[in-house]
Amino acid sequence: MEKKILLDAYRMMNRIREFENEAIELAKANATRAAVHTYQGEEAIAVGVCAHMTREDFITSTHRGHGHCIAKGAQLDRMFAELLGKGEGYCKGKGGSMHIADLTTGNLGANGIVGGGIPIAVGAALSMQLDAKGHFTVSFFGDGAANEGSFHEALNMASIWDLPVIFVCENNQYGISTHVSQSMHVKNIADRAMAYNMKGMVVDGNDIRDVYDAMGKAVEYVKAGKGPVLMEMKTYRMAGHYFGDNQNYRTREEVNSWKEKDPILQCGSLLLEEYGVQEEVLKQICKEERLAVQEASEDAKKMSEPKIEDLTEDLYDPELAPITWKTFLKADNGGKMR
Ligand SMILES: Cc1ncc(C[n+]2csc(CCOP(=O)(O)OP(=O)(O)O)c2C)c(N)n1
Ligand SMILES: [Mg+2]
Repeated sequence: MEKKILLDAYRMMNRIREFENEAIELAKANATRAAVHTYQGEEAIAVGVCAHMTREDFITSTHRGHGHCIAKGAQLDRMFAELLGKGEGYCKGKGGSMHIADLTTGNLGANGIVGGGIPIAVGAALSMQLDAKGHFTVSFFGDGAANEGSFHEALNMASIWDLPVIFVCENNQYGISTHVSQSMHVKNIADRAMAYNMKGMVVDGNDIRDVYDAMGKAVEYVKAGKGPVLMEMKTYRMAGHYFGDNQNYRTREEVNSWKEKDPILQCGSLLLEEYGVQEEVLKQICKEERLAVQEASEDAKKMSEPKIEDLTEDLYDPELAPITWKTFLKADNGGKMR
């Protein structure tokens, strides 16, 4: 991995970490409008994977999607605006943290439905195969999602049609409070690739170099038309399932042992020890990202609240939905919100 790419990855991982530190502060202040699930500890995955993608390549994301969204190039102020329920947010404040989509960067959207993004990615990959321009789709999802029917159906279809899709399973060991050892009986989730005659890969998701190199191979494979790949990224979520989780299902020792494998610390050590980068350079990157995040948060706070008249916009296609909320509210109490 070239020094420039690694330095950019270090910057991007810090951007994600700082964004979420600020998101937690906003949640503590009760300013966020919906649940906030942080990605802390998993940043190397989104960054190492998206480093190989252009805006014409698509991703589908999860309820833990800030990292995917930022690594794909989203604007931080519009993301904060979405968390704060502002009209200028990515989904005009109607989606919150779990539903940010940004088509300008090829992000087909976060998804509150566990496993919901996986078949969407297969559909997107089918369109790319038909377009034949060499683009591909990545679907991020968790270990919990790998036990959903949608995962198996999507992998099967992608496999029979050799679709250009890379399934990136973020195995952070838990589905809320359930440890993987209680929910599946395979050593590696990537072993499930075999059932679909698909290439499977096990990757250290806390090691940016490992993620970057493995993704490079997966992209080459998919672009050669050899069919889909299932990548399992072994990782750990360093914070609770969501902001407010008391985490009584795991021990402090376990969490601390993984904090020692923090992907950002590991990347920093790599740059210092193997790439000869000065500590000052790394400190400067962290500082710049912290300031950019603070600025974006302040800008978002000043953005306007959504208008009540827009409440029912973008929710239903009027052609398809004969009874909209507008008609319901009008009939019920003269169009006023209750
Ligand atoms: C279809 C569906 N089932 C259950 C839930 C409730 N739920 C939200 S997050 C979650 C855990 C998902 O675990 P995993 O896929 O490992 O992702 P992680 O939270 O660890 O990133 C569950 C069960 C949901 N949102 N959607
Ligand atoms: Mg999980």
